[in-house]
Amino acid sequence: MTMKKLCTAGMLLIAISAKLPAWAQWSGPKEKITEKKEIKYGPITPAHRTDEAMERFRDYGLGQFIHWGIYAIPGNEWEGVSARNGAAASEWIRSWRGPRAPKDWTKTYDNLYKQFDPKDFDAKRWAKQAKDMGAKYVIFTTKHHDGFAMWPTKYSDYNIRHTPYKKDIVKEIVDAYDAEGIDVYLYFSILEWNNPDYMSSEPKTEEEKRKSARFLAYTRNQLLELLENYPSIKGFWFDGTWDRSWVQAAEFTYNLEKELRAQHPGLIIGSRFRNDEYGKRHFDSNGNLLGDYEQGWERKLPQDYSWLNGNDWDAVMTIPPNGWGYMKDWSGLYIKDTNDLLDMLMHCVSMNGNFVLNFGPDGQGNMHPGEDRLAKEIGEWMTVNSEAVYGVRYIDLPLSKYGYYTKKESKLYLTVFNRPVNNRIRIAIQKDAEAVPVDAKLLGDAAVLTLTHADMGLDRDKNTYYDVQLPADFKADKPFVIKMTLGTAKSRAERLMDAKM
Ligand code: H79
Repeated sequence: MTMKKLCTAGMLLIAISAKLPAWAQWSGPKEKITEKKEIKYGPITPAHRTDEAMERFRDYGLGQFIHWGIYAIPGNEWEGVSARNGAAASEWIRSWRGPRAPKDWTKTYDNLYKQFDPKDFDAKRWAKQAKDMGAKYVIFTTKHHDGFAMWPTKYSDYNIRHTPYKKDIVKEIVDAYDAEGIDVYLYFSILEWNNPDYMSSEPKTEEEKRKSARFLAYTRNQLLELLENYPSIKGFWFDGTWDRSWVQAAEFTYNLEKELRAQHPGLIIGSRFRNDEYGKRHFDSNGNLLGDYEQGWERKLPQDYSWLNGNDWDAVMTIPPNGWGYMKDWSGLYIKDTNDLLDMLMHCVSMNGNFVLNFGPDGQGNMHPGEDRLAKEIGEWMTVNSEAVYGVRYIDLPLSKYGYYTKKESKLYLTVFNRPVNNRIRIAIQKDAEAVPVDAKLLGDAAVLTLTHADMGLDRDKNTYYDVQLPADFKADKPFVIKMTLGTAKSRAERLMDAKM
């Protein structure tokens, strides 16, 4: 492209984006479906499963993601040279290209497994840390895009059995997390960079079709093998399903989903696994969710509850801006702090989603020291405040300027991130609401807080207000939770005459 054309394209982009609301540039409400289609390979499970496994998923609140594989050895650098700007992310380091990439890098990478021997790895230590942080489920990478299997799969030699470590890491993880009562989900990327049978495009020639059929059979074998080896797992978290080779196999993936579910009743699968026969991913051509929960919230959060259409969902989040596998060097990057992460956690649970925080352990089996610190701080906060996180649901209240609401039965929680200068937290509630706050306290403190009805009498206002007064000497350097009971109003909003204009 010439310089002139590039500039024109750039200006066009700016012109288009200037017309859109800020949020629409990265995500937004689902597109409205105007025309219904006949669909053969639509959803298999009901839109809102109510079985025990799904109710458990709904109650998790906080999860842990672990990205661990061969990419942990380089940790986003090689022989002192950083892969930043050369590879898309630390777990993508195999695809490092450009002037700073080491010579014969792909070959070096594909032989790194011969060094994988994490001497410090102790699955029990990780599981204990996750438990102390307050995670209710873990998603563990069994195989990322590089194709390396962290379990001794029968279907490929590129697996943990052929490393100096030898032992089945997936089993160690499953056993340790099971023992802590943390539900295990297995991350599985379909695409494989190093598999000659894998292609990203649609198979066209006879030879390509044979390869593709072999690859699909291989994927099916591995998934059935995982279910057979680790029967206590609760679900899969799929990735790498966007290539045409997978998208065009809608009949195969539909049947495979049925088979996995038959093999493992209660299995939970997100919307990233497959698409319908028209190639629509996550949601079919009629807008119905494919799978049990929406799996599109990767490093982003929905701004508005309405965007979710009432579906279950999770959001997966990195601690650095991007990079899921071990990144030795965090310098010069914005590293999310505990308050950032708690803000995202409460954002998610206030909209019925789970927040899944990613950890990328190093090649020896140690978490990054920064991850250790954050896990500890989140855990300390959860010890006091987890009541506002677990098993809570969205509540239809006007948004609060101070933080996020969550609700559990007759309890209303407001997690305060923005404390007002007058220490008065004003709760707006619809005038016709059946239940209103009738008492208030802080989580972690027995003292009763003063709660008064502030009927402001604003003209045409559909809301009335309840004021919670914080003691002036109450100190907080972290967000805090006001817990309220919802009950019958003692006083009603007065009916005032309308103002004349
Ligand atoms: O496992 C983590 C990521 O490695 C994985 N999903 C999370 C959970 C992931 N794989 N791909 N992506 C995320 C999106 C990648 C997009 C890009 Fe590219 C990589 C943009 C530029 C490089 C692929 C290659 C798409 C365009 C070129």
